[in-house]
Amino acid sequence: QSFFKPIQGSSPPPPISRNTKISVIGVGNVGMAIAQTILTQGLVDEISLVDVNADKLRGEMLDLQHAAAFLPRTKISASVDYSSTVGSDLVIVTAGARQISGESRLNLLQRNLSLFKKMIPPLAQASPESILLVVSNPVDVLTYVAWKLSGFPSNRVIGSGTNLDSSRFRFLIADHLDLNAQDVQAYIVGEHGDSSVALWSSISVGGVPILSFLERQQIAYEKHMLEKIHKEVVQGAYEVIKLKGYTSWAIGYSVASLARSILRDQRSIHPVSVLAKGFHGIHGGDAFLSLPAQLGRSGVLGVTNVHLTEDEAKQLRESAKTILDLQSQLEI
Ligand code: 6V0
Repeated sequence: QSFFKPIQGSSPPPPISRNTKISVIGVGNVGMAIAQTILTQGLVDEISLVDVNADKLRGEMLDLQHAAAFLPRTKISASVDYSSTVGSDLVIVTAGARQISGESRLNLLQRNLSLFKKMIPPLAQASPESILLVVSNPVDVLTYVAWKLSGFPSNRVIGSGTNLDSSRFRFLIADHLDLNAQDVQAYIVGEHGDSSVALWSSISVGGVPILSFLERQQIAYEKHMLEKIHKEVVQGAYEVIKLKGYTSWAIGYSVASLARSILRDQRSIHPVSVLAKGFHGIHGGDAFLSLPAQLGRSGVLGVTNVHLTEDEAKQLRESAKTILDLQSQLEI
């Protein structure tokens, strides 16, 4: 019995076109920040949460559901079973082991590799047409791992990569020049984290290229300031983790912006981790690295032909080599 009575002369409703569904795997600090940002933006009809910690999972689900009166209507479900993600349009993977004090990066990677071996095949099977968006670290190598384990075409496996680093970069430039960060076009590419590459030559504000502007004005010292800004970008995550224990809000907004571009077919450009083989002289294996990529409903639509100086391209190839070396030590 329905709560409402149909008005006289009305016809039965047409079949509803399929709901948009996102699954978030791992409901830690990062997964929950992503879920709640997506929720407040009314991006999807259904959010499915998955974690191995059943109590935390149910607690998080209930806590979000209790906000229903203040949010766009969204079905929120939670399960420890990957089959609950069936029919997802986008699967966001944030589950990951945390680095133990003194543990090497390779060791952490090995632990996350075994976790991905358990997770990715059933997720891919439950949503064979979905787009996989990897956030867990080390994000570039794990995006490669997810691509291998899923068997998906490369355009449907994306790592959140340097989308967040680039946002930090734009914020710091905007803060320094007293501007709106949304007016600052600036990209950090390459490996997420320590060896990321700042693309100085392409920074512009409102269509004005910054470096040539500064050169014309002969404001040489500003270049040092920009270098300092890149260092701050790299240190940014460490500083936040040192101060509050983890990062969450910025990665939440960063990943929600990717989800919007993908699900709403925005065709906007984001620096994200994609199969970078063949770009800027990267050869010798299947390395995933961040490059400015156009995102839409079918995932990665293409990579922009951004100009890199020889030095920038060299740094990018070095990052690719580090990643390929790591990958060669993995048994997938
Ligand atoms: P967290 O708070 O420890 O959460 C991880 C969650 O994963 C926990 O709730 C676990 O129970 C869960 N989990 C573990 N194993 C499984 C499994 N097999 N299936 C489902 N869930 C599982 O970590 P936090 O949320 O802070 O970080 C998550 C990951 O995101 C880490 O790898 C971070 O390094 C990474 N980040 C990546 C960023 C990026 O820019 N790419 C930015 C921030 C963090």
